[in-house]
Amino acid sequence: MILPALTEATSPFFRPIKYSLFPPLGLATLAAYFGDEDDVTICDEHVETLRLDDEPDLVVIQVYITSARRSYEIADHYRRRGARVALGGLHVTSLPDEAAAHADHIFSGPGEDTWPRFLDDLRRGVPVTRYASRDRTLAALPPIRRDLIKRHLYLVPNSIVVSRGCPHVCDFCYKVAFFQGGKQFYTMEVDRALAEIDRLPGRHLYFLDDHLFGNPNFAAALFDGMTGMGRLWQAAGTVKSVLEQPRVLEKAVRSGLRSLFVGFETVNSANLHDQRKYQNIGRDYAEAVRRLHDLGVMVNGSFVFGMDHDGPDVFDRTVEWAVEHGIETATYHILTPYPDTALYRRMEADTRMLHHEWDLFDTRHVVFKPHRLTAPQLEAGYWRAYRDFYRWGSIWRGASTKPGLRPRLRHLAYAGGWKKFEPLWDLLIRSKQVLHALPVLETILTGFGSRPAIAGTSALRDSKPEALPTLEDRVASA
Ligand code: B12
Ligand code: SF4
Repeated sequence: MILPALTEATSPFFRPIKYSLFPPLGLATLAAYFGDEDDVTICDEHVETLRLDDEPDLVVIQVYITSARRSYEIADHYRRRGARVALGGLHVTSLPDEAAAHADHIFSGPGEDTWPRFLDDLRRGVPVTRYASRDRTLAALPPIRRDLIKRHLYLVPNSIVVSRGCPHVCDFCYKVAFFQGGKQFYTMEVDRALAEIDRLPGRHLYFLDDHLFGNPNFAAALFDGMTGMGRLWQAAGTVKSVLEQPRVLEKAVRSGLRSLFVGFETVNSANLHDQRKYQNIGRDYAEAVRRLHDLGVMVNGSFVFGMDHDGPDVFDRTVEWAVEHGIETATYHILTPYPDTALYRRMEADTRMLHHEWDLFDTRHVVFKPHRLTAPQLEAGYWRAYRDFYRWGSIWRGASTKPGLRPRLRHLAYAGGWKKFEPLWDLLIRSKQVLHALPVLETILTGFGSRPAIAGTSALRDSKPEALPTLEDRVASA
């Protein structure tokens, strides 16, 4: 089972930390459907070298848009060697005909129903070429094969997903295309999710769910169940959920939430209408940030550049807004129309797509004609935004919006840690020691031993705040 990497991640010169963050959870999920008699390995090309001289019976490849070219190369290679090749994942779902030219079997949508069906067909000698997911449920999900994951190669080996999809329908998102033909958003049962969490060693968790707060009842029950487990966790949520579900958010914090990835997407509200990002329209972004910060939750703000109302001033305005509001980390993207999304169809209809070189659909290159910017302006502005946001001056300014020494220190350490120490990350990755940095991340997330500011809030007045280790504890254990 292979997760191919886009070229940059395998460069001998530079290995950004972002490629050593998370293990291939999708493949480990599918691996759980093999039998005891099957000999299975997972290779993640982001963190290890792929051997191409073996002779497997079956090769399973997960294809993202940016790794499509590499995936097809690997698929063709193994087919020439006589192996049976199965391709699935987001890009295969968007462009099944393109993928079919390189595979014996292709799969669209999530694999929990199609994959066991295929394995069964294969054993009976009657596999077909195309499988499309219809039955969307996580009810009978077998335990993920985490034993196949080489934990030491990742900073965050404890990534987990307890839902699939998202209840919203933003035009630029992969989600509608990937989940078409069935449910667009569904969760595990709470008990099963808690059992999966329980299986994870250590303290730190990263929920990779698109929107962990998408079903408030599920989220509240999950966080209640996690309270007292002593976990420390990060996740993604929407502005809407932060503003409209204060109690769920407080429960999240009490159970260990310390940083949230929030899709602000744009500071130009007219863009939100165009992209059907209705859940963000008219929301007070500043209030959402304030709420999270008041609860001791750091914010990773996600912003997209190049929407039709963005002019040359958008980069400075976006960076300034994030710095001014003390956002700890920012992720910038260039708007990228993924095939089979509403945005892509609109761009194609208006003949605005510049090319279809999937390698460059990595949200760092301009692949369409922007409206109020030129393509070079958009690319340069994107890189400038990263530089400006992660200048020490901006980091200091962001940190100084925090009350007190510990939150300021936490801001400095977290923001500085990602972007200012890339050579150190590179060294850790090359020496296969990256997991050793996890205690440092945990220390920073705890705010150097500070407690979340929720003890006094009405919803939680009677509850005991979770005991967090002090800085000394963390340093000792590191
Ligand atoms: C974690 C993550 C990463 C991690 C690591 C990826 C990994 N280890 O899997 C890192 C940080 C490296 C990363 C990087 C990037 N990512 Co990313 N990432 C994700 C994220 C948040 C979660 C992936 C995950 O674990 N999902 C949970 C598991 C259970 O689901 P799954 O992987 O999809 O697997 C299921 C199905 O896809 C299917 N399946 C998959 N393969 C196969 C194969 C077969 C045979 C079958 C039957 C089924 C099947 O079955 C699985 C079980 O249901 C997704 C968003 C998302 N919700 O998926 C974005 C996402 C996949 N990333 C995306 C992008 C754009 C990128 C980057 C280009 C971003 C950038 N600007 O740098 C890079 C480049 C990645 C590359 N190598 O090419 C896009 C992909 C768009 C697309 N159409 O391909 C997504 C969807 C984000 C988004 N909303 O746009 N990413
Ligand atoms: S809220 Fe996020 S995950 Fe959900 S559809 Fe919009 S962009 Fe996609």
